[in-house]
Amino acid sequence: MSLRNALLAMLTSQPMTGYDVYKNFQTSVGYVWHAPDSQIYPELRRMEQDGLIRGESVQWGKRGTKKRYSITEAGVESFQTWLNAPPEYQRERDPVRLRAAYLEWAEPKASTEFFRAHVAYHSSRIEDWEDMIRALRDHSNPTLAKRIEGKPADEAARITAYKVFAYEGMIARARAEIAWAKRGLELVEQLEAGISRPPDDGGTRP
Ligand code: VNL
Repeated sequence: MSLRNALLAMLTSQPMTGYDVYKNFQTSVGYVWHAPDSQIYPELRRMEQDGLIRGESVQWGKRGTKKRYSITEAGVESFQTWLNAPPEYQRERDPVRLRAAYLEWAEPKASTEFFRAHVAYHSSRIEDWEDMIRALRDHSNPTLAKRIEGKPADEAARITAYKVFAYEGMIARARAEIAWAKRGLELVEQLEAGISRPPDDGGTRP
């Protein structure tokens, strides 16, 4: 359901071919909702069947045609129904915390690497999101540029502010992940320093 809403979001900016939806997705909403092309194209077809978007043939090159999708009234309504509904939560399935909870079974070196990788991953995501915030603020992101084309400045500012705010949320969460992983590094050092283990105990330690 969320992919569907992310795709509807794309098509609220302008009508697009399937390929353009895919391209715009990867450089905008895909930063907060990752989806591969193998999910995007079939979902667009289902959305068309469900009447949320309409595909029409448009001229492509000299001879060819392409399908261009636009959001329908039913699509806009479905998008707004979702936005006006209370949020839905899914109980956690957190591979990182699952693993952290059992590090007494890991090699200390592997645990250290695990936390270092966590810091590196989230640091690199923060850089991407900071770049995106800049591209939103200066309106150089193509999806946003289309979305605000012809709109008065205060409306463009409002549209942009919510998108920037979403990335600020992503960054705040990544910073918390980094702080947590850094405490993890200290914890491993503190807990594993004094422990000497036999090289192999038949797989039953600790
Ligand atoms: C849009 C543009 C959305 C850039 C984005 O992320 C983004 C948009 C939510 O105009 O829909 O990074």
